[in-house]
Amino acid sequence: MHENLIKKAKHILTENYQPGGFTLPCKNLYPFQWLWDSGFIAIGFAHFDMPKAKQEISTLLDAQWENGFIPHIIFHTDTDTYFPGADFHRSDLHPLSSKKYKSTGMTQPPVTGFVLEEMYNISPDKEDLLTFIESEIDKVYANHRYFYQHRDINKEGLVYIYHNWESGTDNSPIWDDIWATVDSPRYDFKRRDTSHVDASQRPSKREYDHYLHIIEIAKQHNYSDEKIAELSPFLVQDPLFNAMLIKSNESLIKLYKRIGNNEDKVRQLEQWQQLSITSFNSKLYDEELGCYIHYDLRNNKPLRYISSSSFAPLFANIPDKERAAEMVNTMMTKFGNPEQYLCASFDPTSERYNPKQYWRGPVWINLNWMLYKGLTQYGYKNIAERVKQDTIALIEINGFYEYFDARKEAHGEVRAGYGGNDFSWSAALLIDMLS
Ligand code: 9WN
Repeated sequence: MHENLIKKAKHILTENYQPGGFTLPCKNLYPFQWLWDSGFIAIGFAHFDMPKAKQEISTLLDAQWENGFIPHIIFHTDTDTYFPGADFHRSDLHPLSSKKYKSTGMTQPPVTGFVLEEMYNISPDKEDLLTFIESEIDKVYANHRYFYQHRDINKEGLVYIYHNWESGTDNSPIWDDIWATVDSPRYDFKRRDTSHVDASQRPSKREYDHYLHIIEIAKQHNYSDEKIAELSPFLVQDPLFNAMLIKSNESLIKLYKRIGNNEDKVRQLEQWQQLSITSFNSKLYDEELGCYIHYDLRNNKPLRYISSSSFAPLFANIPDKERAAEMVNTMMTKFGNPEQYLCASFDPTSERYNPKQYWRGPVWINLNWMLYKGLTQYGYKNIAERVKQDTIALIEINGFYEYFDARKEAHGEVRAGYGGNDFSWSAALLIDMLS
């Protein structure tokens, strides 16, 4: 079953793999290495080319800074076909940044811990994988230590993101409330993304002004975490980001126990984990909405919107069974209309929903993959199966696009897959779901 789809998916990953030992998220549109893309890509490769899966992660971790930070883009080449590039981001401003690679000074959801565990579970050669994990795991641990030391300003086990690009869900309508409080300058710059894909499916010029403005503030302070926490107009506790950290903590605990002789690290991880899960459940859950939401640390208020990020905690085993049932009920009521594919990235009943525009509504395969795993874990077999079948259908009808229209009626004569085509994580995670 689905042999042709799997064949095509493998071909995409292999084609997007680069001589530098990493994989492009998408040719032309994204010409470098991205953090969470690399994690999902490694899971895909693990099913048919383990050396590439390992290389992907090794290259990513090779770009780690001395303080444990892992950047969101690693600029392996000098191409100027992406904006903003290395010369804009200037990672060299930070005293502890990598001397070997140019990068951004922001990060992305910390997927690396759970990716190592997924690779271990996929591999038929456990001994070989454990040797590989032993060689890399301390770097991931150092990354988690960075988060708890520098980004948990209230010492409550919840870390902040200071830029919408760190969330991975770049132009989510959730950020509109924040942009309304920021008076960013109007910059003069040349976008590159809109020369590759339809501008109406991407963030607006004004949104890019905000994106650049926050980076300028961070650069003025040489990417100091303390200064960023004090000054960035965007400072958010994101349920998707924090759920990824918690999921990865759990994986590191399991893997260190398997390796043995790492009691101190296990103890520390368990401490972080306990505090994180407790605060996550008390601070980020909205009883009335019946799901998890974002918290705006800068303006000290919850951002009460439902997005696909609201359900990601299922993947990280964060809610108890009762709460999970409430969440599934919210999801099915708001997002589960049979005329829609699961799972839209933003609440389809909201006036801010836009089914074609990037993170303002379309379905994304990485979020579906997490949802599928989370629902399965909590015993929601039928809904999990629907997520899986919807994912397959979207790709079968349209191709391996970056994101997809959630409305069934939109699919047919015209294509309703949007953004870049032959998109790596859509290929990688489909391979995983079908294996
Ligand atoms: C900025 C690479 C990345 C993904 C993000 C997605 C998009 C970049 C952009 O592409 O963001 O990081 O230029 O729009 O939103 O999740 O990692 O695929």
